[in-house]
Amino acid sequence: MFNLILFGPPGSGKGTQSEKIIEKYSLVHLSTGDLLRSQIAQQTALGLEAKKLMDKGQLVPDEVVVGMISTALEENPNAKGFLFDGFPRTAAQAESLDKLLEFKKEPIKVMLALDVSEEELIKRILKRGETSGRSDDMDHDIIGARVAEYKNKTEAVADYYRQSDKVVMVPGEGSIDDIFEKLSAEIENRM
Ligand code: B4P
Repeated sequence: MFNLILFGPPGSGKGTQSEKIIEKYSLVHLSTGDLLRSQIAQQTALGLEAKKLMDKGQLVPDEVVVGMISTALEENPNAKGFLFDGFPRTAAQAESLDKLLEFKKEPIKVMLALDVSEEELIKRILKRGETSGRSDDMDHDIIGARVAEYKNKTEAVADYYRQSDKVVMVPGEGSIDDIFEKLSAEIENRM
């Protein structure tokens, strides 16, 4: 089994690169952002609560996303591996993920961290906002709040995985295909 985390600030290309990686390496894609947006589309109680926070650019509570990930892991007993996209986003989520994977005896092999400047992140997200219909992509202040949440709560997740020497920084600016090649090389080094 090959379990990897694709890490980076909002707009760094996690969702974009995840699509390509799961196709090439036949991994199961677990994006907490997508799972939450699906709950919002179905207008579940969880989705409606999450939307209030997402619309402010804030993270949803750890127990909510950990619960969703735990369910998704159980739903895919025959997976060749999982690509975690946008999760974990706090140190507490990282500890919970380690515990969930301990049961499977299949720890995280590597965290690939996309490195993109703040200016480029904001430009990309505003551009996506022109067509995505995502309310959290359209407002400069909300995007700023998402970047602040990343700095305050999410950057620490990289420190957590640095302790076990699992973090690899990958430049996240340039063409999507060039970045994908670099990510693929790092994955194949560890497979
Ligand atoms: P996410 O869905 O994870 O949102 P994101 O960080 O904006 O997505 P991503 O980073 O994947 O976008 P991408 O770069 O691919 O989360 C949304 C919200 O959900 C969070 O703010 C939070 O409230 C909540 N949430 C999710 N997970 C959570 C968790 N674990 N705990 C708590 N709360 C959680 O794409 C950005 C744009 O850049 C795209 O338009 C793309 O086309 C473009 N792009 C990509 N690569 C490019 C390149 N190389 N050059 C130019 N443009 C590029």
